[in-house]
Amino acid sequence: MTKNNVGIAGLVMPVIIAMLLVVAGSARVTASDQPSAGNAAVKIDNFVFGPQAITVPVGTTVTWTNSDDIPHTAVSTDGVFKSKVMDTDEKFSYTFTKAGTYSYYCSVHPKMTGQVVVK
Ligand SMILES: [Cu+2]
Repeated sequence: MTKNNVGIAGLVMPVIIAMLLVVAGSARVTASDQPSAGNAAVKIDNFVFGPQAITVPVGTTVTWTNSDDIPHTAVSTDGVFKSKVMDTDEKFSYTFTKAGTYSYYCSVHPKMTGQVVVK
């Protein structure tokens, strides 16, 4: 009798643990979806914004990082955002709270252009 009970518990417990892991796992996926949707990165290297165009959800914070050995800026064509001059490895972040298409350029090298599409 006692042996049988232990046997059943031995079978049931792994199932319960597995179910708990599935529940915990799905909760973690839901939680981590939001931060990943909330941040995006643009790398500046060799006089290019990369990616040149990105599409992000409303509320996303985009961070530009200057990986070039030359100073650059990220300045919105419509005056929505304007970074200071970023030296090597310096960053600039802006949070996009409204949907729209945001074109920007580097004020030091106006031929450098990029676009953030917020949906
Ligand atoms: Cu530049």
